[in-house]
Amino acid sequence: MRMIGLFLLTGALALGLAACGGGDEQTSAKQDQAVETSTDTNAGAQEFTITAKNWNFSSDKEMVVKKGEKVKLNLVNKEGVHTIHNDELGIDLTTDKPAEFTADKTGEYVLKCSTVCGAAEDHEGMKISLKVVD
Ligand SMILES: [Cu+2]
Repeated sequence: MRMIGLFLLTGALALGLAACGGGDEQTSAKQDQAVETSTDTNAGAQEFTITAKNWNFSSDKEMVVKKGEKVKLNLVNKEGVHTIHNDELGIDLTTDKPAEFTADKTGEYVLKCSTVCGAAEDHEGMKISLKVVD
């Protein structure tokens, strides 16, 4: 009896969603997914992998996110030893520890190398920007 009740409830929900969503066939699949991912706090995060070399950072894709989005940054050292810091975002990124945060303020954030990795001009030139847009 419980199973039937659950089935009816699911059906009712699916119908309700279909009514608002324009009758998409995949409504129930989407609904299942939403329930599953709600337990994963990092679901839907914009993920970037930053590669560090002597002496520059590059990202696998353009680092632009929308305000309110979750962001995950990974760091890979291809050459030398580098870490990333940014005060405003409150991130300290190492190869072992990705940075995860919510981009809650628009602007351009300059992520800088925080490990002295060479001559001042080389080390200080290691920067990469993350843009947060509306
Ligand atoms: Cu560096």
